[in-house]
Amino acid sequence: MAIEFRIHHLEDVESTNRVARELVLDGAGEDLVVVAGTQSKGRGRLDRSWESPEGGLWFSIILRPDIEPDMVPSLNIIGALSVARVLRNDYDMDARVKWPNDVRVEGRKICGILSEMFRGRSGDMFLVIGIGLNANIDVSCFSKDIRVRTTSIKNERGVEVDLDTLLNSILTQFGTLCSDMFSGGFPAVLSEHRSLVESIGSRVRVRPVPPEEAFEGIAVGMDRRGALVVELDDGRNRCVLEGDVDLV
Ligand code: BT5
Repeated sequence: MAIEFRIHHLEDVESTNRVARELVLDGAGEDLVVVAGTQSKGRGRLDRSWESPEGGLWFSIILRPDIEPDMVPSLNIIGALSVARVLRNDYDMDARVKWPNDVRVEGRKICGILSEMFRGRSGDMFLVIGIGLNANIDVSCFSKDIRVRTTSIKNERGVEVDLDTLLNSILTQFGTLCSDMFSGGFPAVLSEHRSLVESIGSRVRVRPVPPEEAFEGIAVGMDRRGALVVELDDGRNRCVLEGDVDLV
């Protein structure tokens, strides 16, 4: 059963995740999507900033999922997979996932995801999944330090795309993958995600979030929640639910 999303368009906001949170606190309810033309204080994880000029697709999906907190990363996985599917199927791009939820093309980041969980006024848990996708942006407008690690649909394909069509396609994939997950199909979702994850089989350095000491090992797979399983040098496996991963 697909999710019927309501879409709330705004021009310029500080952050769509922030607007989403305010809407929930005002009683807006779930299955709402906040989209903005630009963000003046777009946020990444750990309070990093997210550059959000005009031409990008900046949006936040509000959900009220009936899941255990340790399954929240699975919804990030669904977000990343939805974007990757659309870029691959509709725009013929070789989109891959950098665990946990960056989408990259030829090693350059095109999309990032920030999920946040909080209580609404009724005490129910809400989840806001913020997705930033560099669509009709020329990456030369980004600051110097991220320009070289970044790409966009415009840079890859040489054309501009219709942002509403792009959003609807991603939301359709997102709704389908959510219903697959809730009807017991998460193993298949995970296996598709795994086939797109760049670092499986490689030696990685992991910086866990919340911050703990970094460690290295071979990324061998993902568990049922979508946590990365890393084989340490002493042969033990360690699972990481959230963190930053670099190839070494
Ligand atoms: C992320 O964080 O990748 C999550 C980004 C989520 C953005 C969306 S937009 C809609 C919603 N509203 C928000 O306020 N946020 C969400 P992280 O993995 O921490 O990566 C952040 C890093 O990516 C920054 O420190 C930069 O190095 C880089 N970066 C910043 N802007 C970028 C962009 N537009 N494209 C690619 N990389 C970028």
